[in-house]
Amino acid sequence: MTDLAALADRLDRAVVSARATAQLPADAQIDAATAYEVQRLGIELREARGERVIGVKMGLTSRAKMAQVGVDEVTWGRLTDAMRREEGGALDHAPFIHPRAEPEIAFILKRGLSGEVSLAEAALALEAVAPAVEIIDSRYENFKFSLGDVIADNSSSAAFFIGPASRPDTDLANLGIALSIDGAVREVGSSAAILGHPLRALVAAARMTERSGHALEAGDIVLAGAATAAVPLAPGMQVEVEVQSLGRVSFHVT
Ligand code: 0L1
Ligand code: MG
Repeated sequence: MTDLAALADRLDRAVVSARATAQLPADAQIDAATAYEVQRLGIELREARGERVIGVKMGLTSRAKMAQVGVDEVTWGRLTDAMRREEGGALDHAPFIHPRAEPEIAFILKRGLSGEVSLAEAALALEAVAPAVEIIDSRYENFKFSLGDVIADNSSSAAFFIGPASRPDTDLANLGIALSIDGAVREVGSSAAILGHPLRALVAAARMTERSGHALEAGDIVLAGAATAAVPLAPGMQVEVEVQSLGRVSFHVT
């Protein structure tokens, strides 16, 4: 039987040391519910270092992302205050193993959401929406993992940037999204690639987090998931994401 605390500790050491760790062997794979428990234990280790949970990220909410990593299910992870970076600022490459950037849409909540909620209820819980970039950095060697592996690894979440806030009633249905490196467009997509509509990711966040005993609260940030594949980062890159109607978010890698 897998020792869940030991697995959480091993993944946390990979985060802190920026050194990749091995996947769980095939005969020790864990199911999703167990993996979310490992994720929770890993976040407890971060909290013990003074980090605070400020929201959640939804992962694998688009076909492009599922195809990129070979996993076929939506996942979620926790965002902490230490993972947030200043929009327009620098991202130091050194604390990461093999970071990638992906364009996202962020929701900022004005009230809590938990369990089964409708699209209308999710929309009414919004304080604002914003363009965002998530930095993912699988703690596993070669960015290779099973569903249980990646959930235990906080759905690969490593850092994030949030751009300017827009009104909560901004139409998010089919917005063009582009990720550029050094001024050249590398990935393009549509917000419709995120579960058909990004608000569905918020509905899924309320439902899925509740199953693990986690509630979304007023003030929380929810990343809806990427509309395109993720792009590997290297020092020196200037990264910009533009989301139609929402604006831009950028940073440079040092
Ligand atoms: O945010 C995401 O869609 C990533 C979830 C984990 C899979 C990956 O590392 O790409
Ligand atoms: Mg993501």
